[in-house]
Amino acid sequence: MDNSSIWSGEALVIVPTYNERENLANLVRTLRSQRGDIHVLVVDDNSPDGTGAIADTLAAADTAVHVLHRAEKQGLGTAYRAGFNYGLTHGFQYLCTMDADFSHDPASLPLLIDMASTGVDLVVGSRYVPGGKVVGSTPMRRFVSRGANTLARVFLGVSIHDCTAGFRCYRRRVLETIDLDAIFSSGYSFLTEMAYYCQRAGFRVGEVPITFTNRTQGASKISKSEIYKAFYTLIRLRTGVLPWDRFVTWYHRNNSAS
Ligand SMILES: Nc1nc2c(ncn2[C@@H]2O[C@H](COP(=O)(O)OP(=O)(O)OP(=O)(O)O)[C@@H](O)[C@H]2O)c(=O)[nH]1
Ligand SMILES: [Mg+2]
Repeated sequence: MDNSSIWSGEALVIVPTYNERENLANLVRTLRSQRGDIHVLVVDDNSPDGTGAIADTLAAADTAVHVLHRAEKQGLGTAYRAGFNYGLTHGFQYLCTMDADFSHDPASLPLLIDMASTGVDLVVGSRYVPGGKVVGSTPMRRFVSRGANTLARVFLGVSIHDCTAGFRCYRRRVLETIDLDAIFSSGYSFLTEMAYYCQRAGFRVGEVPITFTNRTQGASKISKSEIYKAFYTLIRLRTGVLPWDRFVTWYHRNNSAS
């Protein structure tokens, strides 16, 4: 189904970047050639490899390409949050997120927005629904990813099969309703936390099967500590132990470097 005439010009895709020099220009070109005049917002954390300057060049050549520069690496979750605030301020109806490394196929993005335009509040590009696939990942990565999703379903009752996926489309009203500043996770766990809050707020969620292809260019930014943080996120969302959040915030402040 081609719904893009309904949402043309109303969708923004937020692409957080940290050292994605090899991928960014190609990704933006491919995104801009999709149907529906999808705008692109690059959120770059002062990448040492010069990704920010490439983003500026792309934005200078196309008024539908936008850039947010942040002074230092601040985590994937806070990059999404900055992008959502930008998208809301600039009047976009559909706010999407995807990785810069071609793990998420730009050609699938219009399909996510199509589903959102039928009234689904959060659409996830999912590896773990019939028709979804993972290509080129190590057995260990698959195990960790599957495990994180199973635990989220069991502990939190999240119905989404791929709640750690960063390939998403939110309808504007979701991001206007959920208190983004109250989301505690600054890194990858932000995704699980958002999925949980969306479902708890009663928003309609849906999944579109995607093929996830492991990156071929550039390096992964995910660290082992994200696995511990994922466990912590499950426990705190399940039990609502807010004093722990205060302790962790205090600890990070006093031991800086995230
Ligand atoms: N702005 C910003 N972007 C980030 C940060 N950390 C990761 N990213 C971007 O977030 C996206 C996902 O990061 P990846 O390194 O691909 O993580 P991943 O997909 O879990 O790991 P791989 O499968 O190994 O690629 C990429 O576009 C990164 O450039 C950050 O702290 N700030
Ligand atoms: Mg990746």
